[in-house]
Amino acid sequence: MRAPQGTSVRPARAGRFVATGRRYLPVAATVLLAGACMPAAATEQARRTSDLYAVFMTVAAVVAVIVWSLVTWAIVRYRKRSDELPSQFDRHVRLEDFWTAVPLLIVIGLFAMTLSALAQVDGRMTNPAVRVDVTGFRWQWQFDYPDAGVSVVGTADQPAVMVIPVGQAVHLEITSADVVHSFYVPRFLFKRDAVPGRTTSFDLTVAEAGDYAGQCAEFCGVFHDRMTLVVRAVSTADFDAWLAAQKAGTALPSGRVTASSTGTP
Ligand SMILES: [Cu+2]
Repeated sequence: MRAPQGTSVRPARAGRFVATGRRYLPVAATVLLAGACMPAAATEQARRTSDLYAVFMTVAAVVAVIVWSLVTWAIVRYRKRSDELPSQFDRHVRLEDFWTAVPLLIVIGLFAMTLSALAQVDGRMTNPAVRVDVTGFRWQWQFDYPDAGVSVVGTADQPAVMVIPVGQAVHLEITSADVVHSFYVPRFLFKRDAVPGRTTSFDLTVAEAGDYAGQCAEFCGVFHDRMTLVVRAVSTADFDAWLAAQKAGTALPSGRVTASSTGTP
């Protein structure tokens, strides 16, 4: 539609543009901040993931600033001044080579770093101190310590606690008794599906003592939300005391320790 004689549509459009920008800026900022946040890494493997994430975010931020700056400059510098079309055939071969080669090199570099991180996160530790067999079932978790003959079974009221020694390599083997579940501890920055009829494994070393909350991350049915768990990293002495309490029957089947038993926080 043509603007009436003597008036311009540009101020109105600019006003709408600014108003839209003001409306969506907080949303965009929230999304960017949420994307930049992740739980603090609690395992040595998670620290590797966290470092890689930081590299990705930094590269993405630099690329975003360069692209947004260039686009803004192009919009302002070459905004429409008349109905005459600009030349459609001009090109700059070196510039085109440059902006093809640089993103390609960035992608290759990030891919190589990802492969390296993956090898470390998924790698096997030599002589893990403890082995835990993890079995997901509707609607809780079972943790077996085959070397010690100890078994922990969670219930809806008492989610299972996996007690492990801090600072030592732990080998986990995961499967499911019924449907697909997923073992997920946010602070470990790691998730592994528990698939019936199949056993997969991974190693981890928790760097700091403490309780780390986990949750089944695969929607496995109506009481999926009850499939919480706790990984409790304790000193080697406390771990040994906990194992002894389990064997003596003074600890609860969920892995929690009764007041009469000793050792575990
Ligand atoms: Cu589940």
